[in-house]
Amino acid sequence: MACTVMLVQPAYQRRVRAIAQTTVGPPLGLAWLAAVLRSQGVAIAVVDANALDLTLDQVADRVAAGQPALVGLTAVTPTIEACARLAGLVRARLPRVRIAIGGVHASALPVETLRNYPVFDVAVAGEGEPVIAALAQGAARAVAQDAVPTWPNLDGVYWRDPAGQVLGGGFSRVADLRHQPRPAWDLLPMARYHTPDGRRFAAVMAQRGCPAACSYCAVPVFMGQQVRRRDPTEVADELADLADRFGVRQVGFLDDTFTMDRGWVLELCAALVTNEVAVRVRWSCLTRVNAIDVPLLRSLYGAGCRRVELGVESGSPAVLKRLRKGTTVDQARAAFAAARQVGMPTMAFVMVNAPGETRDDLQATEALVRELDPDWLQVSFATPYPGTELRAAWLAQGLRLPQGWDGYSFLRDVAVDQPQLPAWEVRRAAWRMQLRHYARPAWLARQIGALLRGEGDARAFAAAATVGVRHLWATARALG
Ligand code: B12
Ligand code: SF4
Repeated sequence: MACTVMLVQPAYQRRVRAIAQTTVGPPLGLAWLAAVLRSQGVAIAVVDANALDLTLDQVADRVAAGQPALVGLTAVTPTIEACARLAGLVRARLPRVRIAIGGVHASALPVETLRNYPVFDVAVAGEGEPVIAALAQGAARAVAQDAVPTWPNLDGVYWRDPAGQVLGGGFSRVADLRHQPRPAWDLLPMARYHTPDGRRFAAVMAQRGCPAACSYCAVPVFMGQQVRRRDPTEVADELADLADRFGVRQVGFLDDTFTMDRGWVLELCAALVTNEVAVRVRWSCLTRVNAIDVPLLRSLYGAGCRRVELGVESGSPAVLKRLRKGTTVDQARAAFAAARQVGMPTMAFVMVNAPGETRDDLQATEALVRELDPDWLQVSFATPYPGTELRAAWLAQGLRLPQGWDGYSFLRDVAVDQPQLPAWEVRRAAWRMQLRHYARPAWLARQIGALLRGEGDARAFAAAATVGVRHLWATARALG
């Protein structure tokens, strides 16, 4: 099928998939861009090579068959190299096509990305919705007339002039999410998105941006600190639509701090109860330990939430301070106690190898994890993503950062070897935490208990055990 624009999500890094892909989710950003293009009459296709398990060559063949004027690729830092390789394969098949790169990495380093990867014609910093249609027009004109494209002079668009100098600047931001069309779900292979126990899955974002400024986090860098929210009723309707049209039974809210605005969350919960999504769709959300309490958890539970994922990060007050987390160990204790009281399943995010972290700090984190006793645990390694304060601090200290961007996976790579705590000790601590968590008789007993109480079925139990084993397996592989 010929189309003007093709948006592509390349497959995730193989070793990342082992752990991150227990649930296979859709490329939400591309689905949103596709919706905006379609609303403006642009012929559009989306290739989710991750869900379809396509190699770079297979993706390039698909793109060539579509004959687009513009290919839009999305990348996080550890996938930028793969995106550049894919762009090269596409270019070899379609010499006149224009290739745009967007996503978190290009947002943090738009100029450097264009300088280092000449295969990209244009880079977008920030949210793509305000600029994507203008990019499509520029590319279509250039391809039709075999001319140099004129890229729009819009905030967030960067390109090279014929002399190779990078032009453009600023950041692209959606001012008001309430005027956006819903993601173009029908352009994605919806049957491919599923939870570990095989239920149809979709990702939904109801808010963008995060007011916090944790030193290691890329979110404020590319989505900004000003939070924009969608209309709660519209969000509840989107969930109903996902359930009705695509049989979705599990939704992951990707908002970085779901419960920061209490009034808005309560409105959303009420809307989910009113349109009866609460009984049809189970969902999870992410938030901060200082933004959750018993009454709020009860409302979430009543509206269908069955997992709250909380950023604990460390059991050491000194490390929390250095990470500029803005939360305390006691707040973590209170959040998990509240969840236990309500019977809300939890996931704890923990980070090791923070700047200046010592053995005592690691032990404090291990002890805290045991005390909090979450249902699920994810241990990540502090990673100096572009644009973050952590990166600037480690560079200022003269520490050696990974050579290529491939080594920037926070679940797999100990990116920096710090003098006070060698990388092998950090890896061993991460492994110990996962092992002690998932290989615990109490953890298995809890899963069996849920099974016996009728809160899950044998498939869900098998899936839970598989997720546990995969967490262990992935950490073991990170150990080398
Ligand atoms: C959900 C999620 C996942 C899911 C993805 C599943 C799925 N498909 O839904 C899973 C768990 C698998 C995952 C894995 C990983 N993730 Co993740 N993830 C997220 C999260 C929470 C939401 C992503 C999202 O959908 N955002 C919403 C959409 C609207 O944003 P978007 O995709 O960026 O798209 C917008 C713009 O970037 C731009 N844009 C994007 N692409 C393009 C392309 C073009 C052409 C244009 C013009 C514009 C454009 O326009 C879009 C619309 O506004 C983000 C945090 C966040 N707030 O975004 C972290 C985040 C993206 N993840 C991150 C990381 C590090 C990873 C992993 C590397 C972790 C690991 N395993 O070590 C892996 C990498 C996976 C891979 N791609 O290979 C980091 C990235 C940092 C960085 N600089 O790279 C983030 C920012 C988290 C953080 N706090 O730092 N992740
Ligand atoms: S880690 Fe979470 S709370 Fe901190 S800045 Fe990132 S998204 Fe916000």
